[in-house]
Amino acid sequence: MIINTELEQKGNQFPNAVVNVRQEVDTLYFTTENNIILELTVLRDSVIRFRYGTRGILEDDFSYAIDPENHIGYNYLELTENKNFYIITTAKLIIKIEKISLQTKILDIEGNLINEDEIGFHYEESFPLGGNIVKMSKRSHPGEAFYGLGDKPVHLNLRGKKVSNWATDSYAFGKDTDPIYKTVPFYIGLKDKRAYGIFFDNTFKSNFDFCHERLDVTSFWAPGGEMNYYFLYGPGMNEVVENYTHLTGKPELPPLWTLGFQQCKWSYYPESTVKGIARKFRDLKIPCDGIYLDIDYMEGFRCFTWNKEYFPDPKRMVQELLDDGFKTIVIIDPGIKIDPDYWVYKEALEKDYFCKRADGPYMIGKVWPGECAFPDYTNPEVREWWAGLFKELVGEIGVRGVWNDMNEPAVMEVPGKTFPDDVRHDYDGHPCSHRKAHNVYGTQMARATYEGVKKFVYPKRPLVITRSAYSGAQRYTSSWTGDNVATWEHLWIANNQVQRMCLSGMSFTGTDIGGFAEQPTGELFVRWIQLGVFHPFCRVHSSGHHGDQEPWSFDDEVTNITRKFIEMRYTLLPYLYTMFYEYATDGVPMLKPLVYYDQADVHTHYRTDEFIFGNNILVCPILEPNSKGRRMYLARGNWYDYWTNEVLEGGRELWVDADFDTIPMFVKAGSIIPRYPVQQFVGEKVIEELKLDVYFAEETIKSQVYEDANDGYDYKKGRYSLRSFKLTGKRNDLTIQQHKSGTYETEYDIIKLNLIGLPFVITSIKVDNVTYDLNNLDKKDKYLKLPKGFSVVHLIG
Ligand code: MIG
Repeated sequence: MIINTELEQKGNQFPNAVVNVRQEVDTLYFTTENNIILELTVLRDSVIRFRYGTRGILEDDFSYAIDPENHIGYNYLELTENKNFYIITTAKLIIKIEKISLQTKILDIEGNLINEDEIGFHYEESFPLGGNIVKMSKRSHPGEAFYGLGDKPVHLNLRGKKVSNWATDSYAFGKDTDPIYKTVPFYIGLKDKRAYGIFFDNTFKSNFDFCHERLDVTSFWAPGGEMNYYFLYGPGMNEVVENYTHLTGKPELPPLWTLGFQQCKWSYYPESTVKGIARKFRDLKIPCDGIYLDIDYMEGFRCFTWNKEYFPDPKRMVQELLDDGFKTIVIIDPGIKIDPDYWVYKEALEKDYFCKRADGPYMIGKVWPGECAFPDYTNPEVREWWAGLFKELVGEIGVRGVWNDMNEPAVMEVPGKTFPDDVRHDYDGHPCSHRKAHNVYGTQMARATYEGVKKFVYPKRPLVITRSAYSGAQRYTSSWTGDNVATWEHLWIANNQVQRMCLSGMSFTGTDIGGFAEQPTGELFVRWIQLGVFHPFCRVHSSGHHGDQEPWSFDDEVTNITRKFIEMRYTLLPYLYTMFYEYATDGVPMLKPLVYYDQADVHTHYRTDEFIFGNNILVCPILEPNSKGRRMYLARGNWYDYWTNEVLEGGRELWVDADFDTIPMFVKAGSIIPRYPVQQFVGEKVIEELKLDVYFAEETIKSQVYEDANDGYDYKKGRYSLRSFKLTGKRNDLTIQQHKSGTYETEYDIIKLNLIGLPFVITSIKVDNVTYDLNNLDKKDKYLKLPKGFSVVHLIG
């Protein structure tokens, strides 16, 4: 036997003593005797990048995840050393690098240990594939909790779990199925009530172990690429998530109609069926803004074509639907049918835009159209070409949104259900194999789609929905959680997935309400609608083979309750839009798991059902059949029962009644919740007044309401309206101050205050220091009508 001693399997290799330290502005390089480099960059006082190279080499530095517009800058950076450590100090963190091992400890500025390496960085050389298997292990502490990681269908707290990230088409996945469609290698750790985050920006099939193999160790590793991670400090979980979202990017505001209700099915066709569905929504007065066409609208599943038998005149149909308030959204898959007479195929072939195998042949796989080739969306030129393909669909026919499916990428009838590892990708000029490009393929497709839809829908705003995504996809697209199932367990999964996505920078997410596979009972459908109206993206979708799933497909009671909840969502549109504004501006997740809301309360650490919708509404879905209510945890503070206005003190578990037509819902005392009237679609009515539900509290609480033209880009030029309210309640009086910014003039002139829970009888009211005639007060409902521009209203008991 011949043994190549040079290439002997060495097992795990570790850094040894640091022999050289060098600083270049915000970046420090530590080189060890065995030629391992740690490149440490201070992006912000609380955001540090750690990157490790072996054999003295750092790879080309390129990332799809990091937002190029992410602003960096720190206040303080100092490098010192003592006998055993190099010490880097920023305004928020102290990082200690051990001289003999390169192991790190990260402390907050007060010296509390936040995170420390166990073995730290180590690696194995990967002889069969080349490169390294890069590994990191961190010490974990009793009670430390872990959250994040995208769409994992598991309990919010990941402690004890081992998961991996490889985008996978997962029809009818289940609780704990792993991996599924999305890959977000970012987690939040919560240790001694202090939160930090780790984003392992490595697109290979990454793995995370949260105290699963060893009770006191958390580790992550990948079979290629670099050990390249960002440490993001809090101590608030909000700061960690905001830091992560700034780093990987925020979306632009979507058109308001995309926050309305959406109806989808595989598939509505022909035209008469689509129209019939739309008609029925209007006849039954169930609000709806979006209607979706699945693969059957195409000619033989060829993207960018129409089946003219089913849809003889798509432009007319789309316009007629729009006249009735329905925006049309169509599906587009990555597989391009191999057909020498099909223009898209021909163009891509001529321009050499399809993915190829390592040895040169095209990557051919079977999907809906039969044998297909697949554009390499990791090539910027291909993305530009793809964007141009939307000219007719969006620019001429008038489609308002595009839904990208199968972009894991999914391939039928092959092991692994995706491309083989050897497929080549451009990776924006850093050529690589599918092992590295797989997890970003879907995001780059959605990005190209976004560029196209945005260009041709202009001056309106685009909508893109994707099934697969990598960190950063939120800059381009919303998403749904894929092919779930009409079971009660899946309702639990749906609740966890959307909360988890919100913590992972991708708030604009929803589930197939009612379940994609199989058929829900009317009861399950209602319970799912009751949860789904609180999800940022709210769409019913199902596989047609399993029966109908429209709000009227069950019985009248189901229809009526469905209507009631969709109407509630429409009345809350200004609240939802404000949530989106906070997400788009500051990276604030639209739904907040209880642990995010109050991490100092240890009772929240293992809670997974309850969440906060926006900032002020606590919701807990009913997840079991035949329920009359449930036990749940009410976060600390005072809360109004949404249905009865009874005030309850939180910080405890309690039983809450919730008959078939309600869901446990609580409004935080002191909040101001904006509401519009019910509309059948966004823009159906001129909004004549903004109603504010004011929930009294003996405290000072701030709320805000964001509005603009609901579409278009004028808001970027300052044409928005942001009302900031400050409520101050005392035993005998209540003051509400308003400050408005932005130059947008809302259509309404009146703000109507609905005063809830006032503990005193009003004896006088002053609006901007002028006495208000109490006869104008609607005594029964306690409505107070004010000119929208008021600065301060003072109610005295
Ligand atoms: O192989 O387009 O997840 O939403 O309806 C199934 C048909 C392909 C999977 C998507 C689903 C969609 C379906 N698609």
